[in-house]
Amino acid sequence: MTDTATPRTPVVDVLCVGAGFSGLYAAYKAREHGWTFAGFEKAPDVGGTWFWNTYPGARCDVESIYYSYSFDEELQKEWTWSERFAPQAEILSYINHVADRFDLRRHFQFDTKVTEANWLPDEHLWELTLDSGAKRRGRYLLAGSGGLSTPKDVDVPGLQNFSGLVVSTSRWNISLDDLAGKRVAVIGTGSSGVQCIPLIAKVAEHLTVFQRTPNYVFPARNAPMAPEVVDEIKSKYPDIRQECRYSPGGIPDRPVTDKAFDVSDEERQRRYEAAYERSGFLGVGAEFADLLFDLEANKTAADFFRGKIHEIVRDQKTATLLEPQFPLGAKRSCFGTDYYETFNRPNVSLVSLRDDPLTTMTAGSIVTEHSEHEVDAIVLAIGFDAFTGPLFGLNVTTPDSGRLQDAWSDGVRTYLGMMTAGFPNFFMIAGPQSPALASNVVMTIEQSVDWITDLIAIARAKGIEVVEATVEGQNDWVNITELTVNQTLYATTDSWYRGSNVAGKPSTFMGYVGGVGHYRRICEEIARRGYPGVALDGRSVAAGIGRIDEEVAEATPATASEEVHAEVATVVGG
Ligand code: N01
Repeated sequence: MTDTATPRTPVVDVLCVGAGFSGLYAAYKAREHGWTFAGFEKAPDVGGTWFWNTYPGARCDVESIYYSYSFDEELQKEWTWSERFAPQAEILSYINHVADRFDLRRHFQFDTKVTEANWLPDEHLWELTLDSGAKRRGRYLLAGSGGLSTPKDVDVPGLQNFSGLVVSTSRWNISLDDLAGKRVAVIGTGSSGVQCIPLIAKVAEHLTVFQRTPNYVFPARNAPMAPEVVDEIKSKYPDIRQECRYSPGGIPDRPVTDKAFDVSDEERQRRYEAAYERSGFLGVGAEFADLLFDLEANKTAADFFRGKIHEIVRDQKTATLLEPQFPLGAKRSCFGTDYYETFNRPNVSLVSLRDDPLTTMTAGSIVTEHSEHEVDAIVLAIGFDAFTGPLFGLNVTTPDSGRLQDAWSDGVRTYLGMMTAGFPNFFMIAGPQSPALASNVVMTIEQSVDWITDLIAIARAKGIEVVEATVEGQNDWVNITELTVNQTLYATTDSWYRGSNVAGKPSTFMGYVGGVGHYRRICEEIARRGYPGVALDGRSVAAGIGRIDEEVAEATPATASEEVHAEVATVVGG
């Protein structure tokens, strides 16, 4: 294969956007294959989501021993996590350590935004335009731009009138001390709001929490890592990682087969109590196999949880306002430390925007239909334009298909969440319709990069320059993701999972929820069969992913539907 580099437009094998977990591993793999690689990162350094989300309390809610790379045995042996759920700063140190240890930083250009990506069909190349105006060309384009990296546009009425301090959790640029002694408002009670609210409450003169949709906030039960536990895990790491790779959620599984009404009321209560103590993604929401499939079963878990809020929060009116009303697990559960306890503090109050909608702001207050709240500072924890926000920001374009945002104007359509028809040699690392949203995402990222780079390597070995998902293959995958999610209660609830948090965004479920292990087996089987659903230099193997999905399901003792139930159940958590 000969590159057609000119001095002005050097050609590399792999272009990549983003220097977070995805981009760094892509650089590592590209180098392992002997390919040239050019990465572009808009931040001044590595870290991706962990570079930007520095708000107080930011930490992972997947245990750090799993939420870390598994590709290098020495790396996982030499790194020791200090806590069960490491704080943002420690995760960022880890990512920096990986970048240094494998000398990956030199493959990236920082402080550089990719503004356009154009496919040049005659040359079989992608050409990137950078914010400096410079162009870079390469054979393959990998989007490692992350699912939750583009903050949602601010859609809070009247914010432009407010003259106090405004800070967003996803672009935090102050210290917690800057809020000390101030009257602070937090708008938003998703994972970000839930993590920062207890810490802000400790320093603020008064904190008013503006809540639109109450969420399920389980106790994180964070704790220092005991040295003997660390030693034990390290001694078994390869086996643990292998289990994670074929697990439902990318973390060690705790399989359940019985259903909520298989047991007596007392037994069910007893099991929920134990699960609540355990917490985490294998907690209450994963205690019975039918919790995310049967509304009545789910209600038993939701009622149990709502009871917990009333036990913790002293003011019962506030407790009622904090009660989530959607099925447990149907959108991302939150994990917090002292979240509900914070509402017992005398300096904390709650405004339910469902009952008292926010109408506007003045220079020094937030005005709702029935009240006015004087504040000095506003913390926005309003979430992200998930998956499509970062991808559309790249303006990925081909002459035949136009821009990605036009091709997806009716909703996301992907092949395995990694490719999309009409966009040759373009790959999304852990993209929409992959298991990313309902998994330990680092595990999904590794699997995604491995599968993509294997495909590229096979194509190159055969002298094939262009690989592209077929429409048939993509249709198959979209059907599978929809059939899978439509068996679940995810289908009933609005959230960023469906894009419904962003006005005007077409509703598509953004993930595959059949389980990390099931997905991996499908991807492996597709590779083994010569990539059905992918056209290699225009020649395609018939799609038929649906058949592969059924066969993979049938190859296990459970029926397809029961397997999906069991796999999904442990992806939900809480
Ligand atoms: O965002 P969210 P997030 N007026 O979209 C409210 C990951 N994450 O940044 O639900 C008033 O969940 C909105 O209300 P509603 C994790 O995957 C992980 O908190 O739309 N309120 C909601 O309450 C997570 O799921 C970690 O009615 C408005 C909140 O703002 C994902 O990131 C930590 C509003 C947004 O919640 C996103 O979490 C942090 C408006 N105009 C994040 N617009 C951990 O690992 C929105 N809201 C722990």
